[in-house]
Amino acid sequence: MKPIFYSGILALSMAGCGNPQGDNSTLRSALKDKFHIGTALSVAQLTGGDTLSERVARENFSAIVPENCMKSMFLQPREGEFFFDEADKFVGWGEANNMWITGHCLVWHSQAPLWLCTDKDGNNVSPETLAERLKSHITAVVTRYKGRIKGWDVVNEAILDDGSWRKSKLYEILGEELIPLAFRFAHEADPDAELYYNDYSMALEGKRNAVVQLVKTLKERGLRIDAVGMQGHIGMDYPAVEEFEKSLLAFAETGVKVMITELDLTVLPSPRPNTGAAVEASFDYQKELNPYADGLPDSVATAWTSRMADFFRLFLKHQDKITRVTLWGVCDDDSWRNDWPVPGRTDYALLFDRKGHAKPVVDVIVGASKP
Ligand code: 9MR
Repeated sequence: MKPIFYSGILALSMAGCGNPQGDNSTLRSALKDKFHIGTALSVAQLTGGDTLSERVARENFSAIVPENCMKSMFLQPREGEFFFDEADKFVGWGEANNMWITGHCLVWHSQAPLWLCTDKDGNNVSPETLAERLKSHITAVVTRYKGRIKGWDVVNEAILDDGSWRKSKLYEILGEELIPLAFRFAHEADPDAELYYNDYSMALEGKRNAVVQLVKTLKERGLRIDAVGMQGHIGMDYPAVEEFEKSLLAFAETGVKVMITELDLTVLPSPRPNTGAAVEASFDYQKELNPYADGLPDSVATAWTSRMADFFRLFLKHQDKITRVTLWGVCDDDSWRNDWPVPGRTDYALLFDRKGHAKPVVDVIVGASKP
């Protein structure tokens, strides 16, 4: 019995069938001895609002990360008031489906609750208070899932494209100590959990050098860091595969593993030169910026397949350095790319289409993964 993995008539006829373990034609089984193949899961998939993507995730992936429900503004919207319902469902789903579970993310300047950095009058808190608040947040979250969540994106996006520190409120108050502190608190809460630094635009030289330096500094200070997460929000003309590879090798050279943590490939035109994934970027909708609302022309789909395949070939080439490749969503309509940086567009960024069918690139990846 074939799973829904193949596109076309067979996939349609088999929709809903299980994915037999040990069948080397599936994404998960083909990559099983190479690296985890993961996906981000949304709340809709965990709560029954999107059963199609839930099924595709269950049948085709071996690792999961929460797209949103573990961000600090959702977990601790008010100081001391935790909301774990969705995160509990996420972890429970992962365990029930035998997934490698990553937590995302303990410290991020974005999606952090307002109270975290300010006092009741709206002024910045002292470094001691912020450190205490971060410790209490990280300890509560990591302890709750101790032994169940295998690795954490401890700090997300703290470095700008030119390699300088992001001047967030967190940085304004704690300076560079922010990162070592977060890694220390996470390690103290679960000494067995893997710990990662995660960022976008990692192929840029400035960011590459700064992240290498960060890993070295953490290691010199005796802090645990297991991997660097290269987000992988890529486009048809950025970054160059060679530049991505340079960063991958530079990170691995420091002695940590590399994870591709948030892979998606947009086909849409960008309203500005685009190399990043800064969530705050936003542009008004214009019809010309949404050229494929009625479907993707074959020529564009073929170019997309070829580029995605190039990246997977790179990952397979460096499988000794890579422990996980995670797509940022399951099916095309799940993708944040449909709404960023222009809302209401139709993008085709993921491995499964809007009907839950595997795209042709999946066959290419399976083929490339065979000895
Ligand atoms: O995909 C996520 C989207 O649904 C959220 O609105 C957004 C803000 O929380 O975050 C998106 O995920 C981001 C991830 O957490 C960190 N790297 C960039 C991702 C895309 O913006």
